[in-house]
Amino acid sequence: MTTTAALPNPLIAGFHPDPSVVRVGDTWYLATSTFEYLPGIPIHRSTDFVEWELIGHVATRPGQLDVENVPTAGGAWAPTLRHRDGVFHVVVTDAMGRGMLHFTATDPAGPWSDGDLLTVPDGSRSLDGIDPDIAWDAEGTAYITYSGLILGGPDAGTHTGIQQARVDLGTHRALEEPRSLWSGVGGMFPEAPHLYEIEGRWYLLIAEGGTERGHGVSLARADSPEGPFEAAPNNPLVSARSTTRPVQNTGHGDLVTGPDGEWVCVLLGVRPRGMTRAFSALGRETFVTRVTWQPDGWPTIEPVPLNPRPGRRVEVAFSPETVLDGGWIAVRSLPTDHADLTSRPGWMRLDADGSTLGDPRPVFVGRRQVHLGQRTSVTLDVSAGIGGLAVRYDERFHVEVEAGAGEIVARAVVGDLVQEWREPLSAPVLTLHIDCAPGSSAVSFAPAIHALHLAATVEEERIALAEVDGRFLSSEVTESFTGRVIGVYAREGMIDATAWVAEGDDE
Ligand code: 6LW
Repeated sequence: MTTTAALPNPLIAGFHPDPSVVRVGDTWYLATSTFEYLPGIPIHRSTDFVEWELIGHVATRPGQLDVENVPTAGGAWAPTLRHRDGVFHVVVTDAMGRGMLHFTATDPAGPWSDGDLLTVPDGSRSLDGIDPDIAWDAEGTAYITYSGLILGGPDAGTHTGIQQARVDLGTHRALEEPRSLWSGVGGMFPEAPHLYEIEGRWYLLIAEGGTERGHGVSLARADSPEGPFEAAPNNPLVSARSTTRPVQNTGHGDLVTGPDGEWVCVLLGVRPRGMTRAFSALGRETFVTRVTWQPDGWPTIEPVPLNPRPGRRVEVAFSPETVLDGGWIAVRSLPTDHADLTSRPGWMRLDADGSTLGDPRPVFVGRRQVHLGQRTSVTLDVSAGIGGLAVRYDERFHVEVEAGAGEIVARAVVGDLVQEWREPLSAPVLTLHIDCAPGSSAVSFAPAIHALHLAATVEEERIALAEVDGRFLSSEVTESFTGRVIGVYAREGMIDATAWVAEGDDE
């Protein structure tokens, strides 16, 4: 494999946090978190660790996750993807939803199972924790290792460190009360445990320091999967804390051997921009870095290099043949719950249901923003309704260009603050534009590098509507686990959409 310095980084751009990777022969599969969006838990595949193809999702059917009713940032947190005896396994927490779940599939592209709850020994309730990992010892005993976190009830938010229990994967019940394992070297929020048997030793990799600027990856080892674990002498093995590195928040790692047999670590990171590199527009993305095993039996992990892929352009002419590819996502619902691709050939019809972008389940179908500098446009026919093009972080943070009922409205919603710019609309078919200014690798004092330019083209005339400070739509301001999603929505009546174009780069 080319060195990680030559690997593209981010490996998978746009909000794809909490990556977990598994190697099967000479093919790699990678799963990431999706929170309140569906379809849930995308599976990417690669045969060279450079190009990654989205091949499917774990959660594609109602009931697999209970995200329909989760609060913002609830839902699918931190899957672990593993493979054993021809079966793919995903363990994940449906936070504030179903609880800790175990999914299986023989084809990682799907279909996946309905998901079984991993419970305490008497089967009465889910194991209390997030970031579950699954590993087997030589006898086939299954170990679930997780970050103890109480998500509901009067003790919600209580962290209990890294926990582990042997589990019967037939009954999905723990076989014992959980035991506490090594929980790091003092960073807050020990989480994201992964257990590996490497050359006869058991290694426990965890994240600690929290998923913001203090994030890091630490390691310990033992002779047994149950410990006792001895900490590496050089923890955290990788962290961007207290550095000016362009990739920050690096943590939540998973180890695997690459095509050349060398070890690598996939992990999450952000690409903040601004005067103090404080605002990460895209949220937490998947990165990779190299691991080198040292003579003392401990590895070192390189700081995460930034090596953005070249810019790309995505064009979508909606038709039944382009049944919304897995890149399209919706909020607490599936894109196909909203998108009608047959009533008007070449157009995607959205029928409003009275919800708006401020509601938990808007009629909204979108794609992750994947470039710091991204220009997105869509052509709408609003002769029978009101709808638009939006950049969404969540119900309280979104910016949109909306058209219908004789006017065009640019709108910025930042918490309880709403600002609107209005123009008369002279024709029912128009193109809406949201251009996210290119991030600047240079430290810039101007918010311009975060500006969102809102515009509309009506009867071939482009009308500049507003420029909004994009720092408000960043993971730091919104305190979000997800990232920017740019999509089409309907607010009243019905709207038709076509000619979706998203292009950009990371210069
Ligand atoms: C994930 C945990 C975390 O379960 O955030 O901050 C949660 N770290 O590892 C969601 O990404």
